[in-house]
Amino acid sequence: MRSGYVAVIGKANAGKSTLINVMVGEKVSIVSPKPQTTRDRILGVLTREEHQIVFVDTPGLYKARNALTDIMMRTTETSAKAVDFILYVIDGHDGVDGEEYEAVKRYRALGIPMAIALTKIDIMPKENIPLALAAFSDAGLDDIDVFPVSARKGKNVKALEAFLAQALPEGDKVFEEEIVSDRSEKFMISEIMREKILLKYDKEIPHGIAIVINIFRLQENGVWEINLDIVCEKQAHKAILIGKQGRAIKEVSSFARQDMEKFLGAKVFLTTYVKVKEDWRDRPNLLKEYGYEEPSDF
Ligand SMILES: Nc1nc2c(ncn2[C@@H]2O[C@H](COP(=O)(O)OP(=O)(O)OP(=O)(O)O)[C@@H](O)[C@H]2O)c(=O)[nH]1
Ligand SMILES: [Mg+2]
Repeated sequence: MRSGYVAVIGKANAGKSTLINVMVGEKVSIVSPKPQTTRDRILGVLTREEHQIVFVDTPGLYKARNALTDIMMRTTETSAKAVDFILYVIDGHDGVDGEEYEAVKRYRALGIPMAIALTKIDIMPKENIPLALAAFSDAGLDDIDVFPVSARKGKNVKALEAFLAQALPEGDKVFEEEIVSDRSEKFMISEIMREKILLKYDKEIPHGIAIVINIFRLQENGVWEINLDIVCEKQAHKAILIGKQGRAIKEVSSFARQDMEKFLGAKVFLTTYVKVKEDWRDRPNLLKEYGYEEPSDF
């Protein structure tokens, strides 16, 4: 069989995590309309009889502004260098800017086999697809295969899977076939909480959130007891997170609980607290405490 690691790289909000989830067939990485949703390197494993593709989700390319985003960008850079293949994801629906070509060329220079997924074609005028393909070629990228896909509609993802599979080396499975992610249930629970916050709040608030799980325990009555802290950066953010009479936090916790129940396949008793840790995103000891570190090798 063929097997190996495929790093999924691209600008923040391009649609990387959505594409991985669709290909793996399960939600292994959270998704939101805001850039910088993914903060960690997350593996999503697709196993078939004849191949295993280990997708490496990465934080989207973005200008680093604090110690957290700096770790995120280093995570992406080191992930790209340790894989068998790079899938560079471009959101084509608004046109493709010149900087994007330059980013692709930087990754091509690593000498690792590479392809481009031009995604979100479901919201892209049809006639723009051939134009985008021609533009890649004009930019000197005609040695790289481009796959127009829609993760949302599942369009052309099978062809992309087949292409990636044949590009991987011959070798045994890296993961047992029932494994879809390298992440723990506890990690996914904290990510579900973060996803709901990304969906509900605006501006800097969701980007300044960390989740700390204090209790994660399956009780004898079959109900999960989950207690977590939502850590924010400023007192003013805390007030907004909680909302008038606690309405906002109640609503977001309720959405999170429903998703946690789906994920765990059991009832969840969730309690959430909002805490303030001034500017934690620039404090190395807190970043480490909240699990943000550059990952080690696979
Ligand atoms: N219409 C459409 N929307 C998509 C598609 N794929 C992703 N999206 C949307 O694009 C937004 C960003 O998707 P993500 O998968 O979180 O993007 P990402 O590249 O992982 O983003 P970061 O983790 O922030 O770098 C979300 O609102 C998705 O629902 C697609 O094929 N079609
Ligand atoms: Mg992502």
